Amino acid sequence: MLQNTSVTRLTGTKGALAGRAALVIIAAAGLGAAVLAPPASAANRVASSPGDLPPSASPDRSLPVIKGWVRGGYRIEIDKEQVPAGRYKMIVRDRTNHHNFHFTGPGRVDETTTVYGKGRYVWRLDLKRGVYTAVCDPHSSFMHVSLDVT
Ligand SMILES: [Cu+2]
Repeated sequence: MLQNTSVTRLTGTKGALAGRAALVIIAAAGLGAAVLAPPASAANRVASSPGDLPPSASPDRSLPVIKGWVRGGYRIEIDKEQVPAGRYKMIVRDRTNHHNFHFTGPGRVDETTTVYGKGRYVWRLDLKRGVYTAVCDPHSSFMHVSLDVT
């Protein structure tokens, strides 16, 4: 059934919120979509014109995700050891006020969180073959982790 397929796809990629939006659209369709306009946020999502985007610009939500963390106890982590080359969305959580997560590697990739601050960072990266490294700059001799891109 077409509607179920749509719900599954949105829920799988974007989480519960998108799933809820999809359900609203379907409910509206059942009541007569010609009369009931979908909520503004859903309308924006549906109405964004694909014609404006070059073919290479895939929607952000379709990018595979790599997660990284830096946290107390001098821990710096990446959720994967190896990935194929390509475009990724890297989501990094810096949970401390005295460490950072500084990610560098081929293709002049050079992204960092702040040492004296916390935060959630999202970087869209084009990873090339080679070894990428995340370090905490003040403690780089022992706070480091690598990611192999093949
Ligand atoms: Cu540190």
